[in-house]
Amino acid sequence: MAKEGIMHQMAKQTKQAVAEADIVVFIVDGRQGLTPHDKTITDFLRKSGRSVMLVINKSEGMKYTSVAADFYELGLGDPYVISAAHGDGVMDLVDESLNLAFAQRPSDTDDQDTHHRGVKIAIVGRPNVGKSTFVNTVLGEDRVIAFDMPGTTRDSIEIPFEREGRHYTLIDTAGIRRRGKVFEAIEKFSVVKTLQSISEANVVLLLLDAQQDISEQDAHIAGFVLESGRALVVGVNKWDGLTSDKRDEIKMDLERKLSFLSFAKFHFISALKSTGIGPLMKSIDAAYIAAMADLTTPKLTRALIEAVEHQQPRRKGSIRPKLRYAHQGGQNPPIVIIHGNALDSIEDNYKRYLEKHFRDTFSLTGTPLRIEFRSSKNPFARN
Ligand SMILES: Nc1nc2c(ncn2[C@@H]2O[C@H](COP(=O)(O)OP(=O)(O)OP(=O)(O)O)[C@@H](O)[C@H]2O)c(=O)[nH]1
Ligand SMILES: [Mg+2]
Repeated sequence: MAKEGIMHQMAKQTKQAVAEADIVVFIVDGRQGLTPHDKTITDFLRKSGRSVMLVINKSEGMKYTSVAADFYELGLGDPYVISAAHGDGVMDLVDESLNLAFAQRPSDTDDQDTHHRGVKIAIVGRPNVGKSTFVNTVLGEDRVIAFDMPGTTRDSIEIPFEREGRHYTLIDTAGIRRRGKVFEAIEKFSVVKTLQSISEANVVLLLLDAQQDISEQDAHIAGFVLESGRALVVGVNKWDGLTSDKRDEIKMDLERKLSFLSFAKFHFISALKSTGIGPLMKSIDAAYIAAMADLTTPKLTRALIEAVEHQQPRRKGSIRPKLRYAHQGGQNPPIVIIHGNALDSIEDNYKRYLEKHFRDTFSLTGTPLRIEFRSSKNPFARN
C-alpha cells in the first residue's frame, strides 16, 4: 500500500470508514472474477470484526450460480449479485443492508436527533483554500482528505461534533470553480452538492486563501451565500508565513473587493497551524444567535418608530409612505415585515437605512437581514 500521497490518504480513510461502520458492503467485479486483491481486502475486513455483505457487481446478463461460484472461496457467505449500472438488485441490497444494520443496534431511538442537533456549519470556498484542513483541525483528527490539489473533495460530508459543550455539524464541501470552467459532469455534481449544503446550513464559513489573490470567484461564492440568506463568517486562511506588508495589502484588498460582506466578521487564521480557530468559532456562535434572534412585534415597532422619527422616507409626488408597525416574518435570516401605506414608493437607500437601524438596535452581526413591505389595502390610504 502506498506510504504517502493521495492513495495512502484514501486507504486511511477507507480503514476509518470500516472502523466506524455498522455494515460493510464489499463490492467485487463479476466480470473480472476473483482477484488476489479481493482476498487481501477480505482478510482485512475479517480482522475488522464488522458484518460484511459481499456484493458482485457488473453481473447483468449472467447466471447467479456461475457468477457466484468463484467468490464462495472468500468465505463471506452467499453473495448478492447486482448490476449497479442497470439497477438490478440494488434496491434489495439497500433494504437488506438497512435491515441488518437496524437488527444489530440495541437502541437507535434518538440517533437521528443526535445527528441533526446543533449548529450546521457549511465550509465553502474555492478549491484548495484549506476547507478540509480546517475540518480536520477543528476535529483534532484527520477525518477528511486534505491535499495540495484542487478538487480533492468531491461531495459534501457532514460530521457532527461537540466543542466546549456545544453541538455542531461541520459540512466539508467541494470547492467551487469559475462557472465557465465547470465542464465535467462530476464537477457539476460537486457544485450542486455544495450549493445544497449552503442552503441546509445555519452558518456558512467562507474560506479565502491569503496566499492567492482575492478573486472574482471568491466574490461569486460570497454572492451565493448572501442570496441564500444564511449567516456568514469569513476565514482568511493560510495567514501563516506572510510578511506584514503582504498582510496589509490583503486587508486593503478585502475591503475593496468584499465590501458587500461588511455585516460579517472576518478572521485571519491558519487551519494548518491551528491559529485563530477559537475566536472564529465564537463568531460562528454569535452569527447563529443573531440569525435565530426572536424579535418581538413591540420591540420591532419601537425600533421602526425611532428610525422614522430620526429620518422620514422621502415623498414621492404628493405621497409620503407611512410606516406603521413591524413584525418578524422569519429566522435564519431574520425577516422584518413592515406594515403601512404606500410602501412601494420607498426608495432603496431608505430601505438600507432601516436595515442598518435594525441591525444596530438588535446587534445582528453575521447574518443577512431581510426587510419586506406590506402596504395596507385601504383604498383611501393614498388620498
Ligand atoms: N500554509 C498553509 N497551507 C494550508 C493551510 N490550510 C490548508 N493548507 C494547505 O492547502 C492545501 C489544500 O488543502 P485542503 O484542505 O485539501 O483544501 P480544500 O479547500 O479542502 O480543497 P478542495 O477539497 O480541493 O476544494 C493542502 O496542501 C493544505 O496543507 C494553512 O492554513 N496554511
Ligand atoms: Mg477539501
